[in-house]
Amino acid sequence: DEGPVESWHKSVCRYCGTGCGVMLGMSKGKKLMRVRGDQEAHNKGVICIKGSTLDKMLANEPQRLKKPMIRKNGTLEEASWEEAMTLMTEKFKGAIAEHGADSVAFYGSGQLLTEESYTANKLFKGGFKTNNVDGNPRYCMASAAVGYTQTFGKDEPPGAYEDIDHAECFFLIGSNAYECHPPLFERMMVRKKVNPNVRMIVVDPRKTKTAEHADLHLPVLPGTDLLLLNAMLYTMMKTDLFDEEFIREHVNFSDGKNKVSFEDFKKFLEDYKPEKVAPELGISARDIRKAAYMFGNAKATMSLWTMGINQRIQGTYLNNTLNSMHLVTGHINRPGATPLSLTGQSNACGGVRDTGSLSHIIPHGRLIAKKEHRNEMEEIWGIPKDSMSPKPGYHALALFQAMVDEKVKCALIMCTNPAQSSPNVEHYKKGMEKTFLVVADVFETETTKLADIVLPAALYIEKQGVYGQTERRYQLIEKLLDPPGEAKSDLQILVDFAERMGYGDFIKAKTPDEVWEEYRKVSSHSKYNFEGITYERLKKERGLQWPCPSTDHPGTVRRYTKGDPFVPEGKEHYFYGKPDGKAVVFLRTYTPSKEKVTDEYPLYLTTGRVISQWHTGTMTMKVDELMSSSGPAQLVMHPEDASRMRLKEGETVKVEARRGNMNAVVKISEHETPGVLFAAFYDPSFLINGVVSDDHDPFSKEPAYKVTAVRVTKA
Ligand code: MGD
Ligand code: SF4
Repeated sequence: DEGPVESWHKSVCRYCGTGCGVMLGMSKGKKLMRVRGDQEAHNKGVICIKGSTLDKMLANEPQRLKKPMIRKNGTLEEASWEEAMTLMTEKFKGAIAEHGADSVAFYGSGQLLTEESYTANKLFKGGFKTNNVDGNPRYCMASAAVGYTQTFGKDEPPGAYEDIDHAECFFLIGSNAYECHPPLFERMMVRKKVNPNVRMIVVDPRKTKTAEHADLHLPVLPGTDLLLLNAMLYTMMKTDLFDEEFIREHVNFSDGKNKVSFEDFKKFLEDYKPEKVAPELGISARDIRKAAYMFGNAKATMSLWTMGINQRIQGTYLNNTLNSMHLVTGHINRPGATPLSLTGQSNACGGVRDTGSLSHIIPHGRLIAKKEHRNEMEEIWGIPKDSMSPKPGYHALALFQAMVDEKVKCALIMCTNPAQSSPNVEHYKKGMEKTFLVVADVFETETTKLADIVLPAALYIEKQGVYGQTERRYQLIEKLLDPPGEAKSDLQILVDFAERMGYGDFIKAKTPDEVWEEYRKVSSHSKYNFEGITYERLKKERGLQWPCPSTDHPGTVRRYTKGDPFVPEGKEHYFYGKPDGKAVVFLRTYTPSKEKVTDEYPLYLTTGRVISQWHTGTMTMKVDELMSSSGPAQLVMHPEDASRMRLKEGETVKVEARRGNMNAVVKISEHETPGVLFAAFYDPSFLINGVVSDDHDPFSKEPAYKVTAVRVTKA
C-alpha cells in the first residue's frame, strides 16, 4: 500500500493541447494517487476524463518498456544501453559516411518536452547538417502554422483563451471542442449561459456533440468549407460588414504571388454568391447569409478551429481565409475578437513550432531556405557561417516515402507512433521496415514492432521540462517520479547520442535546466522573446504567455496590439511579422477535393478523435474507465445509410477506398450525417489509416485525413 496523498503538486495534463493545469496528489511512497483540475490555472479546475485518469495510466508499470531491445535474427531481444547506443551510433555514423547526412532523419512529436525537441533539432540541423527533422505536428497543425505565417508573418495565434470570456459570437469550424477540448467548450457554454445574446455557429459535416449546442449548425459536405468562407465574405462585402478603416490602415491584399488591390479582392468574391455555392456545400444560401451576419454583426467574434480544416488539401487556404475574415471585419486584436487555432497536442506549439523542429524551419519562425535566417542561427549556435544545409528536409510523408525509396537509411523516432497514425499507412510501413529504425517509446506500439532498436523512455512526470500550448502559454512539468526499470528521458537519450556521435561540445546543455537556459537566451534574438520565462517563475506561476522579454514582464495575452512589447509606442495595432506592419488578406480560390464521392466510391469517410481516447491509444487504451467509455473503434454511420445498405449494428463490412481496403464493424448513430462515415484512429485492431488518403496540402504538406471517398459492402 502506497498510502494516502501526502503532497499536492501543480503540473500540466500529459495529453492534449488545451494544456489544462492539474494538481497531482503524491503518496509518501512516491506514487501518483489522485488527479484534480487546478483551480488557479486557465482551465479553472475543469479537466476531462482523460486528464482525470492520468494516475490510472501511469499505474500501468507492468506494461512499460523497461530495457532497451535490439532486433536479432528478426526478433527484438533485451540488450544493455551500452549495446543499444553503440549499435545506433555505428549505424548513423556509417550511413552519414557512406550516403551523406541526408540519409539520416529524426521524426519527433508535439508531445516531447521543449528541451527535447530543441536538442534533437539542434543536433540534426546544426550538428549533422541535415534538415531531415520532422514530426507528427505535420499531421496536425502544419496548416495553421503556415496559415498564420503567411497572413501575419509569424506563427502562433494573436489571441488567447481569455477571449472566450469576451466573445459575442463563436465561430467553430472543423472543431469538435465538446470532445477534443472539453474545458474550453465548457468555458464557451458558461459565457453563453451568462450572456444569452452570445451565439455559436458550428460548421461540421457531422452532428457532433459540439454541433448539438450550436445556435446555427452548418453541416457542409466534407471538403467544401472554403466555398462557405468565401461566400460569407461575399455576403459581408455586400452588406457593409467590412471595416474599411481597419483594412486601409492594417491590411494588404495578395493573390499569392503579387500584391493586389481591395477592389481586386471584391471582384474575386463575386464568384462566391451564396446561391451559386450552396448546392456544392450541401446547405442553404439563407444559412450562409445568416452565418455571415452573425459573424460580422457581433460586437466581438472569435473563431476556433482544429483538424477539420487543417487536415485538408486546402488547409493553408482555409487558415488564410479564416484569418482574413477577422482582418476585413476588424474582429481582431480586441477582447473576444480573434482567430484562435486550437492545438491538438500538448506541446506542438512550444516544442515543435516554436523550436523550429520541422523540416523547413529553424527556431522562432526562421526559414531554412533563407540564408540570412540560417546565418543568424549559425551565429547563435556558434557554428561556421554557411555551414548549415540550405535544403529543406523531408516533411513527414516525404520522409516515409524516402524510406520506401531507400534514400533514408537510419532514423530516430521519438514519442510518436507513425505506423498507426500515418495516412495510407500500409504503404509507408513498408518504408519503415526497410530503414534502420530506432524508436523511443514508453509502451510497445505498432512502430516499436517495426524497430531495429527500441529505447525505453521516461513518461510525463518521470522527467522535467516545458510544454507550450495554443495561446503561447509555457508551463512547467516537474519531475515527481523515477522512471521504471532502465527507462531514460528522451533528453538523456539525445545527449548520450550526441556525445557518441562526436557532438558533445556542441550539445553542451545536458540537463533540462541547462537546455531551458540556453533556449531562453536563443529566443531573445527573436520576436518570440521569452527570456523572462525562467524555470523559477514557472515553478510558481500557472504558465506565462510570450512575448515575455524580461523577468518582470507579465507576459502577453494579445499580440500585435497595445500591450505587446513589440508594438511601437503610440500604435494601436501593428503586425510586426510583416515589413510594413500590415497583415495580408489572400484571394484563395476553392478547388474540389480529389476525394470527392463518385458512383464507385459514394460515401465520405472522415476520421478523428473521441473524448476518452488519446490518438493511437497506446496510453489511454490501458485505462479501464476510458475503454469502457469508448469501446473498441468502429465504423460509425447514420441510420439512413445503414438501412439503405441493409446493415445492422455490430455487422462486419468491407470498406474500400482508392488506396486500400479493410474490414470494419458497424456502429449506427444519429450523430452522423447521411453519406458521411466516421472512424476514430485509436484502435490498432481497426487500423483505419489503411484506407485514409495521403493527399496533402501543397503548402503545409499536412495530410487530408478528413476526406476520403469510400464504398462499403457486406463482408
Ligand atoms: P500518439 O498516440 O500521440 O500518436 O499520432 P502519434 O503521435 O503517432 O503517439 C505518442 C506516442 O508517444 C505513444 O506511442 C506513447 O506511448 C509515446 N510516449 C508517451 N510519452 C512519451 C515520452 O515521454 N517519450 C517517448 N519517447 N514516448 C512517449 C498523432 C497524430 O495522428 C496526430 S498529432 C494527428 S493530429 C493526426 N490525426 C489523425 C486523424 O485525425 N485521423 C487519422 N485517421 N489519423 C490521424 N493521425 C494523426
Ligand atoms: Fe488533459 Fe486535454 Fe483533457 Fe485538459 S482537455 S484534461 S489537457 S486531455
